[in-house]
Amino acid sequence: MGSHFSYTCQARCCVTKARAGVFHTPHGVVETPRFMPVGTLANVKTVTPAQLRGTGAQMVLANTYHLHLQPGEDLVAEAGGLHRFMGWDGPMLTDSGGFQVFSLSEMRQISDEGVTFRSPRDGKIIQITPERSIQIQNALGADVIMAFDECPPHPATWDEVKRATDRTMRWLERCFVAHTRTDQALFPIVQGGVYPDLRQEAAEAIAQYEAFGYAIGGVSVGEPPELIEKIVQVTAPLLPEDKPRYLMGVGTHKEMVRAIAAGVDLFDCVIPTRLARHGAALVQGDRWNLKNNRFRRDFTPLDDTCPCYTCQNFTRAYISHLLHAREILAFTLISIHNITELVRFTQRIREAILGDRFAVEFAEWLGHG
Ligand code: PRF
Ligand code: ZN
Repeated sequence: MGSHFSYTCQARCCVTKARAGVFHTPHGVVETPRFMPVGTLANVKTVTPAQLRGTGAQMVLANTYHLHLQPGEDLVAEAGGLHRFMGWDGPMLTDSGGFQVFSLSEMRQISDEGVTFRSPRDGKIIQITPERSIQIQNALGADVIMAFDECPPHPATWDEVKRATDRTMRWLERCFVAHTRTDQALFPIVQGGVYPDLRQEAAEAIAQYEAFGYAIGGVSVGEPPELIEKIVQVTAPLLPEDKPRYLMGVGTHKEMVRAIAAGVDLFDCVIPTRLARHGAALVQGDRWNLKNNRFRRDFTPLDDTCPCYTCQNFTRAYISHLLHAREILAFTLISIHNITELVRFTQRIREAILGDRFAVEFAEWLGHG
């Protein structure tokens, strides 16, 4: 134990708390800071693993909640684990399920024991406890697995958040007891809502656990951007410096730059693939609706500075045509571009940190207003 995972810090920004590093996992390295695409149901929607590799993505997410419902963790284990099942041999992470139960299922109930909900597939009552979540994630076999947490909604009162944060801490202890595989790293999650005192209490409690990485949850659940930044600034520096820090569910350009400046290393978000399925591309810091008539005869690439497969081989006019004709290839091409854009953005930040140019090069992003 201990040889499967490690984090090496390669460079630190001398103005901000940003750092560049390498996170080693049993399935390869993740160069940080880095954006991670989401492959909820053991696939990044409309993108093959080979195409995903081409975007520069290094680590991919999947979800315990979804895979437990369909096809079930036993089937995935029988297939040889998530990596073999989905044909992705790079680093993988699974989220623990509680967050998805609360955002996606009906009739959910939460108690100290765990969460109970009705399966949207067959109506059966399902319970996921911290032990069960870890058991499922052990069976799925991702490199990084997440603690089972309670993410309070926003807005919530201090008392409500306090209760959820304390429960998350009790659940964390149960997660560590249940976790059996030494080739998987269990990341604890800090909750605490928008309350700095609760964030501090939770971060300090979580830092007591020896882990290979730490996550910040409960952010970007409806708070205004200034509040997101403030919470990340309060929380990130309290997490162990010699381990990667992961900000869950955050992945806009601005939020990532500012979180990186606060010391965060890893991000995930469904934005690039969800936007793609709505025909929207991330170009020049904006979201372009490619169904718009202005693209019908635009024979230039989405972004002429982008090295992705889509921008190297296709035009805006072609993608616009595919969208109007309702061809599925449109979603693949836009997803490839959007994922590349976010991965490349974090890669550019990484290179800037390595060259000690981050604070200068990204000054505009970091400035307030
Ligand atoms: N907890 C877990 N997964 C998450 C979140 C959380 O708080 C968030 C919040 N942004 C996204 N995904 N387990
Ligand atoms: Zn592109």
